[in-house]
Amino acid sequence: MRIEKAVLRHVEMPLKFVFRTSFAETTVKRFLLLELRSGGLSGWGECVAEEGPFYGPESTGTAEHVLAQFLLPLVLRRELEAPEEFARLATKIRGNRMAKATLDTALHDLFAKARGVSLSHTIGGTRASVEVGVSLGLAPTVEATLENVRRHVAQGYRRIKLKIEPGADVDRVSAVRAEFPGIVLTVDANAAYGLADAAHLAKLDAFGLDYMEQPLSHEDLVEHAELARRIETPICLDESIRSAADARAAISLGACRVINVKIGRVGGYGEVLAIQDVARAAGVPLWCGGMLEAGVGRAHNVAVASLPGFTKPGDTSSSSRYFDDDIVAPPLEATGGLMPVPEGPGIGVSIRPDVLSRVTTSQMELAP
Ligand code: OSB
Ligand code: MG
Repeated sequence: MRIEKAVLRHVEMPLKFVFRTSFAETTVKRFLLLELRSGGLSGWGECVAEEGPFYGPESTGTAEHVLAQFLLPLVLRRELEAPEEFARLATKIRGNRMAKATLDTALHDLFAKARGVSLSHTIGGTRASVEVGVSLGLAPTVEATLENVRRHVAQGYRRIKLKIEPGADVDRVSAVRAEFPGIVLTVDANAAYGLADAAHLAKLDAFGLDYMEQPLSHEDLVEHAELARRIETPICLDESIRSAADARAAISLGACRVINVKIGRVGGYGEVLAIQDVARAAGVPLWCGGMLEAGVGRAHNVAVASLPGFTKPGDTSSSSRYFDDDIVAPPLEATGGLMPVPEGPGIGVSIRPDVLSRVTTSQMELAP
């Protein structure tokens, strides 16, 4: 296959809520959307890099630069036999995984469409629907947290994840657990604590959390392994796992018992599958994380969550929770905490041209 044209758009979509974590506050989702055209088909990839390098080292600006200058040129001037070829060509470019995943996911969508099969099917997905949970941002008070949890439990989500930070942790978790003794509950600190907080974090052991996500620095597996010895709650890593090699290191050190996989953070489908292999061999459950994606990124996440190793509910909640008008149709919606895996070719959802043109703030075209 030859890519005839690549269109890289800057997109801006207001979020229906303010999403606050220990590291940032998001009210408008601004991201890059990549379209690859070939033979009358379009493959789509959504870049999960945020405006600033706070979750990971990339930003929208670095991803645009790396895509336009280094990654897209690798695929624009050659005949590609399979989408996996890109990951091999891109090994000479270090890091920049979110930029790589943008192109990798668009290529996988394009090839799956050309073959007339769903993306879930091409990567080895085995589920017709995936279990989803919800990630709730930091709320100003315990009561506001409870209110938010009530609304989402009522919608049937299969797991509630609370963002925490020092000063907003045990109070929130204990109040939620007291009102909802039976729900699957987790917390995500986005690296807001240090090993000196181990005794404090151990207080969360009393609430039967399914896991505690990324309590410590994204750089430090050894400290996570030490924390794991001091608390009972299983540790799930997010930011720390950028590759299958990271997953292997984290598991063998005892730094985590669960892994949150995000296609963008690990650089594409090949690495997702490699992490699945590592995790299956070690008996470590996976789940698919989220980055407040719009429809394209959400559809790719649903394909990932349909893989056999993804046995815990992910963060891929209903599109309508985030946006009034998503860029894809039909919208990706969960009922009773289950989201159907699209069966159509590729990502299985169509781009809505009217919405896309409304949310696009600028675009760049690259041709061979
Ligand atoms: O840590 O999982 C995270 C969003 C942006 C950056 C990091 C994270 C998140 C979420 C939201 O938790 C998940 C979602 O609803 O898409
Ligand atoms: Mg996280």
